[in-house]
Amino acid sequence: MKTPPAASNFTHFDIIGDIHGQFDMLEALLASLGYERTRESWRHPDRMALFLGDYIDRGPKVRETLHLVKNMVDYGNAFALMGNHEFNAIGFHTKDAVGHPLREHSAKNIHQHQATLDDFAGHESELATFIEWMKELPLFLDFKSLRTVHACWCEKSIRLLNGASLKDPDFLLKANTKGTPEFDAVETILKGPEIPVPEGITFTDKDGTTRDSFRVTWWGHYGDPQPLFTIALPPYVTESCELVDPEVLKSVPNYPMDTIPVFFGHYWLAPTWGNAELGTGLCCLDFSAGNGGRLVAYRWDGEQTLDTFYRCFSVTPDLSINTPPTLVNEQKPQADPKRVLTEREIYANLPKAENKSVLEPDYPPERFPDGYQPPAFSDSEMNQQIRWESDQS
Ligand SMILES: [Mn+2]
Repeated sequence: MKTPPAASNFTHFDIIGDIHGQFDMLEALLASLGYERTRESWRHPDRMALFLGDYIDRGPKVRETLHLVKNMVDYGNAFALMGNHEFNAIGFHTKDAVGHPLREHSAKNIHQHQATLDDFAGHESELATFIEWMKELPLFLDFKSLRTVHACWCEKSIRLLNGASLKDPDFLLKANTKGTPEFDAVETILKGPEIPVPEGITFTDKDGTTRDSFRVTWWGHYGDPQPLFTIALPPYVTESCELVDPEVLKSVPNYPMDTIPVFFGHYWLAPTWGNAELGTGLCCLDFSAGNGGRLVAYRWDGEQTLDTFYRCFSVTPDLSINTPPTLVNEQKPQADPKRVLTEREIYANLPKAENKSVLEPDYPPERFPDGYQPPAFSDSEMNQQIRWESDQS
């Protein structure tokens, strides 16, 4: 078994977004990143994978995905964070003192977990073993120069959760009990903050369901009233200019940008959304692999200024590989005469992926690098973002 390198000094991570049972896409992505499948585990001679959580539910191959991720962790080839779906699964399969499941077996909760239950049908003891393993997954990972969490880096919550383990039955119970600080902290970091829909606007998804809350950014709040569209997540979910009262935002974490980069998943970005960096140093790698989107990795080598243009790899559902530049930054890349580093040039000269995906956000073309034409992005897809979120909480 390979010993994991001292994590605090290690800077060669391939950080991978929400997989949701898309095992074939995961294998294709690892292969494209230069990992090899050995008898024991997928491995890279001098890199590690870092998975951001949400391995299960929705997808067709949850079992195989879990085996792959766990094997990579066991052999020191990866770190794996806990996602809200793993947290929910633990509660679903754990009973309290009087025999009730910690997470209610409601129709909604069963539906959310159905793909996993189906894939493990006849293999229930194997699932039980994975549930025990999930309890060991870290709720966040704080390296010296890199922070990773499934949904939201909230200092207050992270301080409270530091050292906590879901292997501890007392903590597990509190984390599943509404009204406890542990519950709130876990909700915040694994599901991200939400605010009520401001008075005066109605927010209806394409199924006609009126929603009463918005997911919002947990950075960039400056104490002034802010138009809703600038803080809602995903970024294109609303065009409402309704001003949000700063008082409302006081309850929301406010990560100081330009400090340590944070990688997270969870937000179901449209597969063609052009930028993984949602704020300076804030990189979301969930591009909806669990719902027909793509699986995205960021190749991180210790840089404190992220470069999503040249460092993101992705796989589309037909298993086409997109090597950098695979996402499109909002800003034109600047040529830097002093920077004769070759990596940029190497990446820039890689063949461009033929397979520009199906949908692209509708942006003014000048926001994209030369020659790139974003395809159309339909309303129904945007609305779908909202609908997907609604069954996650
Ligand atoms: Mn999630």
